Amino acid sequence: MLFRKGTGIASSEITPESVFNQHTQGRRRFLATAATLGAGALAASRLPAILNPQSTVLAETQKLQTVESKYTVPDVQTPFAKATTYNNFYEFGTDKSDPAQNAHTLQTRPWTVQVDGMVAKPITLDVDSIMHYRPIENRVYRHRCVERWSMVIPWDGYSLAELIKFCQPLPGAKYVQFLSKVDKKQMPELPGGYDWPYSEGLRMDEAMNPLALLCFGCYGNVLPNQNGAPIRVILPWKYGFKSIKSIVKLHFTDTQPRTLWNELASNEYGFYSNVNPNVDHPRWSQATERRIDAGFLPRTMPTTMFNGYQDQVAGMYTGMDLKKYF
Ligand SMILES: Nc1nc2c(c(=O)[nH]1)N[C@H]1C(S)=C(S)[C@@H](COP(=O)(O)O)O[C@H]1N2
Ligand SMILES: [Mo]
Repeated sequence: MLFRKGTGIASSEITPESVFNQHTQGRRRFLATAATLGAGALAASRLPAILNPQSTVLAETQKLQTVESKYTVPDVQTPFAKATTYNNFYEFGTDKSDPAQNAHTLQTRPWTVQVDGMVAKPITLDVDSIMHYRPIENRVYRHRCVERWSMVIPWDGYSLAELIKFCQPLPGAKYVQFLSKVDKKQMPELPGGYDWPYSEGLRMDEAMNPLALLCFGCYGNVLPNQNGAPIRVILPWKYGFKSIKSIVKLHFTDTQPRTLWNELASNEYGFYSNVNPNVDHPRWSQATERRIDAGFLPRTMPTTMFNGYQDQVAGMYTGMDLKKYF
C-alpha cells in the first residue's frame, strides 16, 4: 500500500536508503519520476516559453494518489498553467515569472526535514517517509497574496497537525518555526538584501488547526519546483507569504520566532497576517482582490474575513485586537 498508518515514520533516523527499503512503492515511484523528469526537460524545451518549464509536462508517474477532502471550496479553479507561472518564490528571482523559469535547478531529492527545539526527540526525516505517512487529500483552497491577487488551487497533502503530533512537541512549545532551503549553487538568482533562509512561524494552535495543510502536490501531481517542491505548507486563511515553500526545518520554541518578512518590514508584514479586509496594508487597501481563475480577465471581488474560513479559524483569535495583531 502507498499509505502507511501509524508507524509510517516511526522507524526513522532516516537515511534515504532506509526509507526506500521501507517504502518500496515510494522508491519505485521516485525512480520513475526522476527518469521522467529527464525526458520531460527535453519535451519542454520544444514548448513555447509560457508553457515552460518541465512542470507542465506531467507524466503518470508523478501523479499522487489522493482522497476526497471535506475542506474543498466550490469556487472556480485557477488553471494549472496560471498557478505554475505566476509565483512568488524569491529564492529564484523576484518577478512573478522568474520561479517558473529558474526553479528547475532546485534538487528535490534526496531531501530531509530536520525537527528540533522543544520536542521529545529531535529527528531528521526523509521527505518520502513524511509524504507516505498519511493519506493525501486533495483540498481546493482559496490562496490570497498580500499583493491583492488570489487564486483557487487544488493542493495535495494532509494536515500539518499529523506531522506535529508525530514530532511530540514538549508541553512548553508555543510556536513552530519553519525554514526553507537556501543554497546559492541551486539558487543563482538568490537576491541580496534578504536575511535568508526564508523563515516563517505559527502559533501552535494555528499549526494544529486542521486547515493548515502540509503540502506535497497540486492538481493531483507532485509540486512543481516553483510552487515549493518537495514539501511546503498552505495556510488558506493567511496571506500567501505565510505559506512557506521547500521546507528543510521545523523548530519548536516557546518564544515567537523570527520570520523573514516580519523582520524586513514589521509595519507591513505582521506575524499573524490573517486575511483581513478591514486592516489595510500601509501601501494599499486589502478590501478587494483580483481573482485569477479560468476567466480571460482577472475579476475584482471583495475580500472576505479570514479569506472565507471564519467558521474554521475565527475561534483562535477571539479577544485579540486584529488591528494590533495583524
Ligand atoms: N521559501 C519561500 N516560500 C514562499 C515565498 C518565497 O519567496 N520563498 N513566497 C511566499 C508568497 S509571498 C506567496 S504569495 C506564496 C506563493 O505560492 P505559489 O507560488 O505556490 O502560489 O508562497 C510563499 N512562500
Ligand atoms: Mo504573497
